[in-house]
Amino acid sequence: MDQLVKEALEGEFRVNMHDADSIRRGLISYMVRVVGHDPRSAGTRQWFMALAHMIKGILSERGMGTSRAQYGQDTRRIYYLSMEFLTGRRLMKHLVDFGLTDTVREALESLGQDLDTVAEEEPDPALGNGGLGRLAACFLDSMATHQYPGHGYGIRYEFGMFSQTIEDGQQVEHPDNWLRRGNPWEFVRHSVAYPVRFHGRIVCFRDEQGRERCEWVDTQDINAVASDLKITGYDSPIISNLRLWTARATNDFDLRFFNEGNYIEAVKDKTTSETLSKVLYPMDSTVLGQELRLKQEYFFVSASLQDIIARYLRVHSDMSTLHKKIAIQLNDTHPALAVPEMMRLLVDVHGLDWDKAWHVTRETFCYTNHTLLPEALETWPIGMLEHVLPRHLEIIYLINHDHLQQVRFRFPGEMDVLRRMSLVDEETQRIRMAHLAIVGSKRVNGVAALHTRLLREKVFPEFDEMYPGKFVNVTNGVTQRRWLLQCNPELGALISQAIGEAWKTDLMALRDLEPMAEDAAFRERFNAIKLANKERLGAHIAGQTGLVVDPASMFDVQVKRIHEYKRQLLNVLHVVHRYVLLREGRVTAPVPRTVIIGGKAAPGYYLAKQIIRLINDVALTINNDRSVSDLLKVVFLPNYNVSSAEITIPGANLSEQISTAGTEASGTGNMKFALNGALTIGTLDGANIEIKEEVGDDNIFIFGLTTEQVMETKRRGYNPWRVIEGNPDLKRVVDMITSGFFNPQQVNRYHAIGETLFERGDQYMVLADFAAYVEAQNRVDELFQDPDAWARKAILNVARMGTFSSDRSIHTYARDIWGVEPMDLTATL
Ligand code: 26W
Repeated sequence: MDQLVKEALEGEFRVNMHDADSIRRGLISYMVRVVGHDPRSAGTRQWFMALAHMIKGILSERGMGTSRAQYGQDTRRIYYLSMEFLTGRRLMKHLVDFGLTDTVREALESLGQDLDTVAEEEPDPALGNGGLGRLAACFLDSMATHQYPGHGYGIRYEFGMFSQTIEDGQQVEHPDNWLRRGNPWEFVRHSVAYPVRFHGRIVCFRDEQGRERCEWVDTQDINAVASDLKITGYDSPIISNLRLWTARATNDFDLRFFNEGNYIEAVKDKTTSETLSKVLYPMDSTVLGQELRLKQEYFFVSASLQDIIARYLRVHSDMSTLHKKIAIQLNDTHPALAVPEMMRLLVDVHGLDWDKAWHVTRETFCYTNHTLLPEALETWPIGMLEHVLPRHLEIIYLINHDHLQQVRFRFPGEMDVLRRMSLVDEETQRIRMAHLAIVGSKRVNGVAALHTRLLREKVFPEFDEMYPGKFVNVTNGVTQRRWLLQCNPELGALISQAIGEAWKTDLMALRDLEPMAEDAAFRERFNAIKLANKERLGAHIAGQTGLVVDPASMFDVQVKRIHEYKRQLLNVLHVVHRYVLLREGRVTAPVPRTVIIGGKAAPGYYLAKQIIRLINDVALTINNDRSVSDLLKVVFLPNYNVSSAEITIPGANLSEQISTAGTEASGTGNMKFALNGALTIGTLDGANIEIKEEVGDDNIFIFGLTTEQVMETKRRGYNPWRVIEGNPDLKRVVDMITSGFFNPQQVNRYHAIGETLFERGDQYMVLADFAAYVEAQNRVDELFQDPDAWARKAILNVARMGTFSSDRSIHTYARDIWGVEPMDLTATL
C-alpha cells in the first residue's frame, strides 16, 4: 500500500474510468485530497466517500455538457415540481448508468474493499412517503435516459421519512438524520438563493399608465438556497438536475429586538424560520391543514418559479411567451400554489395584464392527481391563507371570479354545480386545491385507466364536461433500470442472455421472452435465481428480525404504506384463517408459506398502527406454535424503504395487491413485483386491471368486488353483520382477533378493529371480500404445488410487463401533455 499511495499521489488527478488500475489510483488520490484520510487506515465509510466524490466529478463534467447543449438547442424544458422524491441510493445507480460496476468493483477489490459493502455505507435519502415520491424518481430516470430536457424541484428535508422500529410489537418512529455524516452527492449553490415572502399586506395603486397595480409589502422573508443532485440516465449523455431547496434565515435581523439590545431574541427568530425545510410530513393519505405545511408548499413553489423564470430570462426577454419554452408538471396538489404564484409574478412583478398572464399560466401547468380518497384532497382554510399569503388569496378569488362566470355560462341556473365547482368551499370556508390545479392547468391526468375514469365520472364530472379533452390518462410505470437491472442483476443477465439488451431502454422487448416459458432449461435457471433471491431476502429478514424463514416456502409479500384501504387487515384475516385450518388439520396438502408484511403507518393514524401491532401479535403466536412451524410463518419487516424494497421484491413469489376496488389510484409496487417474476393476487383496482389485461387472466389471481359492485353494495346498504353470520370461518377469525386470542395479556387491545368492521360499517369491505380472497389463495396454493406451471406463469408475467415501464409513461407525457420531443445530444457531446 505504501508504494501504491506514493505512486497515486505522484500521478495526475484525472482518472480513466475504464481502467481498474487508474480508478484505484484515483481512489487513493481522492481519499487523500478530498476525504482527507490516510488510505492505509481508511474504512468502508471513507472508501465510500472517496468513490462518491470521484463519481461526482464525472457527474459534474458531463452535467456541464448537457447544460450547454440544452441552452444551445433552446429546447422546451420540463420542470417536475414535487414535494417528494424517493431517489434511492445513488452510488450503484450511477455505476450502472455509466457501465462502470465491474471496473470499480475490481479497483476496490485491489484495495481490499468489497463494492457491495462500500455501497451499504450510503444512507437512503427518504425524501418522500411512498408511491408519489418514488414515481417522481422513476420519471427523472426515464427522462434522463431518453434524453428529455426534464428537471426536478423539491425540498431538501433535513429529516426525511422517519425510520421505523418495532418495539413490543408496536411501531416506534425515529428521526431520519440522513445528513448526519454529510452528503457527498450534493452541490450546494450558496449563490443560488431566492427570498420567499410570507405574511405582510397588499398595497394597490395606479401606475403611470393608469393601470391598477398591487404590491405585497411588509413581508417576512426566508431565503431558499439551492442544492443540486445530478440525475443520470442509462447509457445516456444527458445529466439532469434535481434542485432541492433549503430554508435559510435572511441576513437582516429583526430590528425590533435588535434595537432593544436583545441580540439572542433576534437570532432565535431567524432560526425558527429555518424549520421550513426541517422535516417531511410523514402522511400520505390525510391532510392536517397545518400552517407549517402550507408554508413548506409555498416556500418550494416560490423558489422554484423564481429559478425557472430566472433561467428563462437568461435567454429570452418576453414573459408572454414563457409557456412556449417551459412546461411545469404539478405532482399532485402539493405545489398547486404555483398557479397563483405564477399569476403574481407575471402580473405584479413582470407587469403583464391579467388575461395574458392567465393564458401563459394555463398553457404552462399540468397537474397529476394521485388519489381518490376524499381525506387526501388538500384544502386550506381561507383565514390561514389570508394570514400567510394574503396576495395569493386575492389572486385565487380573482381566478375564481372568472371561473365561476364561465361555469354560470356553461351550466346556467345550476346552483349546485356552481357550488361544487367553486374554488371556495363556502360551507367550510376553505380553498380547494385540486379545483385550483384543474382550472390553472392545460392538462389533468390520472395515473391508471380506472383512476382517470373515476376522476372524470365521479370526482370532477362537471370539470370534465366543461373542459373536454383536459382530462387524460397516463398509467404509471417503473424504471426497469432500478427495478430489474439493478435490484435483480441475475435475472437481468438471464434475460439479456436470452433476448439481448434492448429491454433496458425499451421494455416492450421483453415480449421476446415469451417462448422461454416453454423452455425447461430456462425455467430451471429462472427458478434458481428466484431461490437465490429468496435466500438473500431470508438473510435480510434474519438480520432485521432474528426470524429464520425457509426459502423453499412460498414467499407471500405485501409491502406498502399501512392504510385501511390497502387492506393489510384482509391479509391478516386470511393468515389467521389458515392458522386455524392448519391447527385443526383441515388442510389435506398444506403448502408452506412465509407471509411477509412491511410498511410504515402515519404517526397519528391510530388504526394503521393497530394493524401493525396486530400483525406482530399474530406473528408471535403463529411463529411460536410448533404444530404449524413448517407450514406457516409471519414476518413483519421493519422500516420498509427503497433499499429494502430492492431486496424484498426480487424475493417474492406472491405479490399482494388487495386494495378495495376504486381506492388505489394505480399502485406501482404491483408492477415491480410482476417484473421480478412474482404472481399477483389482487383486486380489480388501479393498475392491477391493466396488469391483468397484459398478462392474461390465467396468469394472475383476481378476486373480489369490482368498483361498480362496491358502490352498488354500499348504495343498497352493506351490512357487515350479515356477512359474518353467513361465514362461520370468518366469524371465528374475527372473534379470535377481537377477543384477545393473540394478546391474552390485554384482551381488548383490538377493540378499535372490531369497531371499524362493525360499528363503522367496514368502509373498505374487508369482510365482503374475505371469502373470495380465501378462495383465490387456495388457487394460489394449488398452483404453487406445481413449480413448473408456476414458473411458466411467472416468466409470462415478466415477458408481458413491457408497458409498465416509466419510459412508456414519460413518452406519453411528452407526446400528449408536454408536447416535447427527446433531444438528441448523442452527437453533440
Ligand atoms: C398531504 C398529504 C398527502 C401526501 C401525499 C396526501 C396524498 C399524498 C399522495 C398523493 C399519496 C400517494 O403517494 N399516492 C400514490 O401515488 C402513486 C403514484 O401515482 C400511486 O401509484 C398510488 O396508487 C397512490 O396511492
